[in-house]
Amino acid sequence: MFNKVLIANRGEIALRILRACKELGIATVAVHSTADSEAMHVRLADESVCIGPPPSRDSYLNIHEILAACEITGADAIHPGYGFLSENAKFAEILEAHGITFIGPSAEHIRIMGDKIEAKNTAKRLGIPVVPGSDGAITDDVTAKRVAAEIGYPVLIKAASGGGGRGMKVARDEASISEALSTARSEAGAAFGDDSVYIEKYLTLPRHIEIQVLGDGKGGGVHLGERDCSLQRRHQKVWEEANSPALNAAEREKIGMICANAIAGLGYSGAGTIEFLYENGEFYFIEMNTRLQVEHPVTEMITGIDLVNEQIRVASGAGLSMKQADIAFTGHAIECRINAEHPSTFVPSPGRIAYYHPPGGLGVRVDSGVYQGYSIPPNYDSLIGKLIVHGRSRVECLMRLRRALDEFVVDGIETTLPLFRNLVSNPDIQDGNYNIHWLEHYLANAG
Ligand code: MV4
Repeated sequence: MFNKVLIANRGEIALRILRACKELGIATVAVHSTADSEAMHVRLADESVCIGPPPSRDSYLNIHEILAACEITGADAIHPGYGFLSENAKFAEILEAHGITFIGPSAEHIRIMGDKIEAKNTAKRLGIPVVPGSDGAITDDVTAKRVAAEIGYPVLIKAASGGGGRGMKVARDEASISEALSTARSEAGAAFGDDSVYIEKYLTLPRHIEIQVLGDGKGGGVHLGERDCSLQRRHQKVWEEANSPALNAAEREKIGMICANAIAGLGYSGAGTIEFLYENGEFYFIEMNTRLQVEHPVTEMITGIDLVNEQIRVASGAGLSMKQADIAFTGHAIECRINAEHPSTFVPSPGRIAYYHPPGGLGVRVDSGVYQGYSIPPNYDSLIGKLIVHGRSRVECLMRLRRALDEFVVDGIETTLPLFRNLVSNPDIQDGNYNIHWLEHYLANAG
């Protein structure tokens, strides 16, 4: 096992990783920008190193400074959290060259999944059902029209280096293919420095359902069920839950085992998420994330498995603590992402938290790095915490969530808490009757 882990992140996820390290008896190093000197993860870490000024590119993305902090403190591994350097294959490679363990999958697996065309071909080869579409990059109108005619309209043109929805263009008929292709290519080139695009059948009203997996790096893999992340705004998840209200146990077992076997076949190491669109009872692979995700706690709540602990175990060579047969899904969990934003305009609201009272009690978990008197800096994303609630049934979970939201007080800044107080009482949400477009429609009309 490692002696000392450096946490190359900030906010609630830095604290989450720190907690897992402490429970494993591993010493911790926090790195931080000058904007984060007063952050909770810096206070709670055994050691801390300031790695630069507020802009991420000069601090949390600064590989040289992070390596120097590793050298100064003698850390033997780095946990990258999510965002920042977590899916940077070069970073994983550089660490390996320096004899520092990257707590995550191999650089090669990160690289494959970062290219959405290669990811899809790899998924297909491993027996995962994918969205019908082109096998490779599309550059000319003739090929685009031929593929679109084969799969049927509407089609979606996506950037190979994309993700997060940027550079996507829908074409509803052959007449709009040419313009959609050229717009998608130039947007992709501008956004990612890579104008490769591919074509898929456009699914009109799917749910976003993702499968959590763990690979032991030695040819073993397990799945930990799904998370339904359909409630999103501008490609940012807002509410995530497990189990999905749309799946039964047989469907879960079937897609879960497909993913577990794929992860084993790939020789994948650590935590990963296989993302699907789900429509009319069918799963369609879209992407794989090779990191710990923001919404990992809903899976932890229904399985009782500490995902960060497993990531660290696998990276150290200790293997997974469980087999597939040991994993059971108990009850229901919902996560609400609390952002420092106006609840209807979503304008960021950094500043000082004048009063802070998080909820507690049975089945209530709050993952947050903030505290009363803390000033949220304006330099980073606006997630200030996550409220995760567990209940024996979805109904009990919703009742408990309503109660926890009533208790939660954050004064001095605007937060998205009022949005969740509305959502928890909405009939569609209570019925689990929503898809990837539901929240945008709700906000445009009622919101
Ligand atoms: C799609 C799709 C419909 N059909 N692919 C958006 C982000 C990117 N990671 C995948 N995305 C989508 N891909 C096909 N073939 C619809 C979306 C999509 C979406 C997906 C998940 C959650 C919210 C979404 C909102 C708009 C579009």
